[in-house]
Amino acid sequence: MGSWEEFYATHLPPADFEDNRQLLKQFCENHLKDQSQNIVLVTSGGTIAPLEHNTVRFVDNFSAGSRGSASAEYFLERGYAVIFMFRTKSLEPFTRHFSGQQFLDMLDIIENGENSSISVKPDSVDVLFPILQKYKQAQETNRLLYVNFTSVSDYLWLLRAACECLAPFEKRALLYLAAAVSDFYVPEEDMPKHKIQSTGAPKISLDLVPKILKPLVSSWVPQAFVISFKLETDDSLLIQKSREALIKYNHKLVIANILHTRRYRVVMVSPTTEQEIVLSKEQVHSGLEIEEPIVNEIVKRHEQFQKPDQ
Ligand code: 9Z3
Repeated sequence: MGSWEEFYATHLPPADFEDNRQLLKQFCENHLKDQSQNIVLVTSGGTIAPLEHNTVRFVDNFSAGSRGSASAEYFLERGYAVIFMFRTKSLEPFTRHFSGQQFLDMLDIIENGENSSISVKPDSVDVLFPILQKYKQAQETNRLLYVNFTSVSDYLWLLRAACECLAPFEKRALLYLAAAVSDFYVPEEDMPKHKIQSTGAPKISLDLVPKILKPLVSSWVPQAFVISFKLETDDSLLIQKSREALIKYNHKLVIANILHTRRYRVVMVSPTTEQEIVLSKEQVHSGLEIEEPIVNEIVKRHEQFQKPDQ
């Protein structure tokens, strides 16, 4: 594995990087002045590791973006300014409630010649109204910024740019790193320019992505409250791996989850505590999302962390 410095030195920023950096700067400057304004960076969705420069094939990391997009909504409800850094085409706050054709099914055409219009079906108003209201409120108060990535390299460039803008918030900044980030990739210099031809079985050799949490916690945002997520499929490794991450990176909290139970069970692992959040079947059926108690618990811990004697 190369160092993180080497990664940035050998991988060019994405084409839209400067535009996104300006957006991040502007958004953060707007909120920095208000001393009572907390800010959270929510990362969401999976990164890809391309196998070719002109990318036809890639290795993807699993994540629909449910965790990040739902959490972003709950952070907004709790008054945070939210930078939502997400994988292109993964779930986004608010629109996540209407997947596929569901949105179109909520609308009716009112035929009236040149004055034809569109209306929301009466029985859909109850569903759409509260979501639209919250979305509008977030827009009007300028508390939600969307920036997107596709590859792990895009993600790492954006993450560092976001950290530069978040550092001045000191303890008011929260990082909620829910994106599923590639551990392995094909380094730039080993990647073929064009589509790999199917003339023989290709030998693809993947390298380790540098562990970015290390510089992030120790020097990019040293005063922020940093939370990472740990995804495993083997329950017997989950807590041990989360503890190892806390020791290695020295951040505040790991939210541990197992792929198949992630919608109703997580464990919050801190250097000194372990707290399980579990939803019952009834709670899941009634529409409660686990991100609501997760965010409530985090907001509580972030408040505690910001108290002057902490
Ligand atoms: C997570 O563990 C997220 O909770 C999920 C959410 C990706 C499981 P969905 O978007 O899924 O709701 O479908 N994210 C972190 C995954 C990750 O790659 N973590 C790394 C690891 O486990 C460390 S940063 O090693």
